[in-house]
Amino acid sequence: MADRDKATDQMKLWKEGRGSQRPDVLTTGAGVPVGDKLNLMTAGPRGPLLVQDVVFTDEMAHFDRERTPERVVHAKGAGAFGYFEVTHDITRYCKAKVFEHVGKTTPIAIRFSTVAGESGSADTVRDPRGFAVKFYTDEGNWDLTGNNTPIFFIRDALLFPSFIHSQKRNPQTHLKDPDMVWDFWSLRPESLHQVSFLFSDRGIPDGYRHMNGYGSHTFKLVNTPGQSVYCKFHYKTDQGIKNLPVEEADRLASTDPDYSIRDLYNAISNGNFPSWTLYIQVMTFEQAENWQWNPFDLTKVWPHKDFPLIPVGRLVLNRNPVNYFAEVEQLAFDPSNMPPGIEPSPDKMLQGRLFSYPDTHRHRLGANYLQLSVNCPYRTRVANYQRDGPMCMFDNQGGAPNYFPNSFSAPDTQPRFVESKCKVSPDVARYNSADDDNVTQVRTFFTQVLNEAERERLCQNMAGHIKGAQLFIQKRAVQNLMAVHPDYGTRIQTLLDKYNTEGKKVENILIKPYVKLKDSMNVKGSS
Ligand code: HDE
Repeated sequence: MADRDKATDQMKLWKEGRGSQRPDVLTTGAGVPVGDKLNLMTAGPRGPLLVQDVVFTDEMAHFDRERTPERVVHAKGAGAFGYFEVTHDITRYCKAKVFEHVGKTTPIAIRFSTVAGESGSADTVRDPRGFAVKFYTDEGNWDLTGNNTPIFFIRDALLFPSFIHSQKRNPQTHLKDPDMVWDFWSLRPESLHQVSFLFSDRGIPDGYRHMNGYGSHTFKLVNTPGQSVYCKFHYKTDQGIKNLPVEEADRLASTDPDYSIRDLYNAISNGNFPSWTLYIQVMTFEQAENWQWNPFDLTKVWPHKDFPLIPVGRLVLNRNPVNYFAEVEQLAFDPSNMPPGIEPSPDKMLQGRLFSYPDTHRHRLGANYLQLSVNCPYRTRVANYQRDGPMCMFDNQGGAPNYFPNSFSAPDTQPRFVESKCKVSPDVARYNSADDDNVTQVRTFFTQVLNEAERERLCQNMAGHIKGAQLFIQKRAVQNLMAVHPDYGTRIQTLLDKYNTEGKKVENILIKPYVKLKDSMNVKGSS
């Protein structure tokens, strides 16, 4: 027999364990015992079928409703459970109970994902990876719903639906469409930082265990005396960064499209528990006022040399889901779930997300999605004035008053949980942020973060994708890259010239740098 891993042997292992404790009698959904589930009840051996065959109607009607809509993005993913442990004290910055004292542990749920593909798509595609963590804290759930990149393609939430449309399928052909992808990216050069990251080696991580995670946005931390700082969250993988070479990723996409799910499941089943170290970066309000960039711009990093990483704790994953649908498909993350001590910054993308996630969950899972066991804040007790709705579970808060204020002793507000104050005085308007320095940090990434071999692969990967777009779009994309660095633009143009004249894939054209990188530009900072 071929090698069988824990994931492949799930049915066998289940039978040997929990399966032996299952009830013997098969029932309908209503618990009524069933005598025959192999043969329809028909008038005569050749039919027709009787409506009174409730064994059939019960089974079929449920089957007809088995799918919830897949996530509009991040549809394909893997989930796991574990804990977060505080290893360093950050109470001087944050009063959230999850950081209360060194040694404190909090249960977590995690979901990793790809972004643009459907729920049956391949795991090893070039795409950002979702890195969403739900902390079940003593003061309600905290969902840090991040990616494996510290930055994002856009900085204004109003662009998100169009951005995603351009990455998904063409409305007529139902195909991925390089014209759409590069038209959008080249019209919005703020995407260049993330696009450069995407076409670098880190664009195809080797499974989910060998990548970092980032809260990406700027958040606000508030301490017990009420002082605030801005903050970013980073999870560094303890397994080490590993990426897949393009050829290997392509091979796996056809031979094992569920590679990342399998890898995570088997690692945890074998007791090889993956872990990440959590760090924060901190920026004072004064630093934020004076920083050369908008600290709430999601297309930019906070350089580590200016804002060093401060260790906080460790995430460990030690349990696989027992039921994928109940625990992962229905797992609902929401950036607006923040316990006291953690608050949003003015980041326009984060602000847009605060609305979108609970909205999508009400559509996908229903108004009472927070009562599902994987979403419910089980480390605390929900006490509010919300009642009823479809699929209302539990006791619906019994006979307690369902209006506020009331005179009959029910949950009341506590001033100590009021959010921190912040000053906002500018005019309300639609501010155009399109040209908010789209190049400096990309230049740093190209010239200083990557080495020559990595730069070369980035250019090969990117040109191999732009070549699918129309010439006028290619031209605009190259112009944007030229503005980052002439070497970047020229390399891509050279590769495109070859593709366009030869009309076929060009393997391994060695491109020499056209200008001496360090001498040619005044490069500052690091990402
Ligand atoms: Fe998401 N995103 N997103 N996103 N996102 C969703 O929520 C959205 C953004 C991220 O494993 C959706 O439940 C808007 C940034 C992850 O279940 C949806 C904007 C980052 C996941 C949604 C963004 C993310 C999602 C789809 C811009 C990284 C998967 C289904 C304003 C920092 C979570 C769902 C999981 C999922 C909206 C941008 C990460 C539609 C409007 C930036 C990891 O609500």
